[in-house]
Amino acid sequence: MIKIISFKICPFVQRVTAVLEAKQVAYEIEYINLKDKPQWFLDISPNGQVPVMVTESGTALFESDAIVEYIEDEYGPLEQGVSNEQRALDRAWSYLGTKNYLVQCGTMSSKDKETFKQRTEKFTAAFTKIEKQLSGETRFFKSDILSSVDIAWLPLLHRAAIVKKYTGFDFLCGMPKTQAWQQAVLAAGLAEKTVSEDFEALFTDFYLTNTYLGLGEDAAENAGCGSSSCCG
Ligand SMILES: N[C@@H](CCC(=O)N[C@@H](CS)C(=O)NCC(=O)O)C(=O)O
Repeated sequence: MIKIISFKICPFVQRVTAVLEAKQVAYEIEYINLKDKPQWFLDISPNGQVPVMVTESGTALFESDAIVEYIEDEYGPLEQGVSNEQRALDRAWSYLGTKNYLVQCGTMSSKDKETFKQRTEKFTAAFTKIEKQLSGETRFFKSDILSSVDIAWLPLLHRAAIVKKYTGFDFLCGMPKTQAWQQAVLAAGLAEKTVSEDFEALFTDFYLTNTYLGLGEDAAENAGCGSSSCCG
């Protein structure tokens, strides 16, 4: 069986497990401590990072983009009949999401208001592009069928929802189409399946404890979120 080497709150791993869950490909998962990487992991991971995916034949694949492409090559794409042009566009929108994973992590880790504001501005610029792109007429990014773009953005949308639940702060403030998309992606039920049971506790402990965001001070500022003028 496929094995995924994981760290519990890594968004790059979550994207990979989301593709496997969406494709209903069975896999097992092994968690490691990134602060104390085991030698067997360093031996198979050229970049020393998770995710690593060990294939059925024992090959260790690394870099989440390459792993996702392998899953599609090996087990078939999520959607059939996508043209080469559309696939290029889907990949481009996916990359826009994945290159913001660390931006979101950095934003959530901010220790003071000024840093948090600056990083939030940079991070939410990606969602502004999404808001412009979404038609508002379909459940998911392109249509009513879940696509690779939805999956690439799932970790960002999932984390934003947890932040909102615990602090009241909404990264998607003033973006009604993106908020609706977030609800639809989360309602698809993949989010919980793609993380460990203790994910929310670990996530809040890591990002909402001893951080500016964890203080909940900005919640009041965007409490009326949903209207397009709330963020000022
Ligand atoms: N470009 C890599 C990024 C993966 C990544 O940043 N993983 C983090 C955890 S979320 C990691 O393993 N960090 C440990 C390290 O860099 O030493 C990918 O797409 O797979």
